[in-house]
Amino acid sequence: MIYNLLYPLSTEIGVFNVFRYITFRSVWALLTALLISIVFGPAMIRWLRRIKCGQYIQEDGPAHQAKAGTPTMGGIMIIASVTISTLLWADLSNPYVWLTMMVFVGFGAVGFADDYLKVVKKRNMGLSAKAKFLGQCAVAAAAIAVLIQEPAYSTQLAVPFFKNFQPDLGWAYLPFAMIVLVGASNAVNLTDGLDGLAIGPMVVAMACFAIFIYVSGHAQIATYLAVPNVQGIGEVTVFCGAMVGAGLGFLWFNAHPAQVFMGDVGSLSLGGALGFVAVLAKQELLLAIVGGVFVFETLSVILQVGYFKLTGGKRIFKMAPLHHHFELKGIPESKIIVRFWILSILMALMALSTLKLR
Ligand code: 57M
Repeated sequence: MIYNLLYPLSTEIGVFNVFRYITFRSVWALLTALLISIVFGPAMIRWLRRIKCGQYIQEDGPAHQAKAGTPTMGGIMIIASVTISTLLWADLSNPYVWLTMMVFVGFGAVGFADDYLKVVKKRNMGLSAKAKFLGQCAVAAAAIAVLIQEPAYSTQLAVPFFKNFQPDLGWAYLPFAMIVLVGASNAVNLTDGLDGLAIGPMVVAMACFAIFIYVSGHAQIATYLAVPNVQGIGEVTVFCGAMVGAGLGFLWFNAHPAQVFMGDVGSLSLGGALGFVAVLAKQELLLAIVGGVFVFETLSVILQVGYFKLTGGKRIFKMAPLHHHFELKGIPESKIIVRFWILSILMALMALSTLKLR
């Protein structure tokens, strides 16, 4: 909004020319979202307590009883600060910005419905798995269907390390991209089981995709690095900046011992948005490296459930997802969290290094 209002005046007031730069506005989007989260966070947590959004703790897992009653649905704070900050700093005539926001808020709405039934209405189960999945698919399908109509966007698939092999998936791109979005959303949800465990790697992954999005949106840099160039997506860097800021602001309160959890409204929306920026940047496959922590957590569940069924009750891990395994081995929560963060930074650096390996 600031861009749309003030940049046109730059012919008369030279200093407003600075609003032209995506990098400048992305940094300010980060700072704005961070500030909103930190300033309004305590009031939001008090409100969640007042409306009794306390977390119910399952009895069968690692000992988390001390966390019972911690307010959840803190994802509302993330969505609000990202939305306000993006609306303030992004070019609102850019369709990719609106599509990204639609995915973010759409996945958030599915998570909100689940949390609302579980936490506020005190229904044990929340949304059924089927309803949740259908909701996620509907949001993903709508966004991808609109995206592939954009003339600048192609249905080719960029394969890391092979700059000359970019198969065109045609109509099959729609289900493929839907799997990326829904998969990312659920992977982040599975990871969100220890204080700061999901938001830490999410901040790292979003910072990494801010770079990929900026590069892909910049014709010269994209050509130089031989990455797909999608004209116009550079503006989504502003959204990624806001996500990093809101994520850090949320971590301020979610750091161990957490004062608030994000709930499904947070985990589903963050995961969906992460999947979508990977699709936008045409780095769908690289998402598996950038979001390596989320992938390992999901794989641990797939392996555990598969092995459990095949062997009639035997387990590979003490408990899946992976963080439960380490907890049950007696490793302190804060150590597991920080080690997962370290891993996520390493994976993001590896992914960034592929920019030069083509
Ligand atoms: C939701 N929710 C957390 C919080 C957060 C298929 C199966 C692997 C599914 C999986 C599952 O249900 N996962 C998704 C995980 C819960 O956190 C809430 O949920 C929101 C995210 N959706 O924002 O509102 C608990 O996690 C802890 N937490 C923190 N700090 C945070 O910042 O400490 C969360 C955020 C919170 C809090 O204790 O209450 C969760 O873990 O429940 N199911 C499981 O993970 C279950 N695993 C399992 O059944 N494994 C079996 C299967 C795979 C065969 C096995 O290995 O044998 C376990 N989950 C729990 N107890 N809690 C079972 C035991």
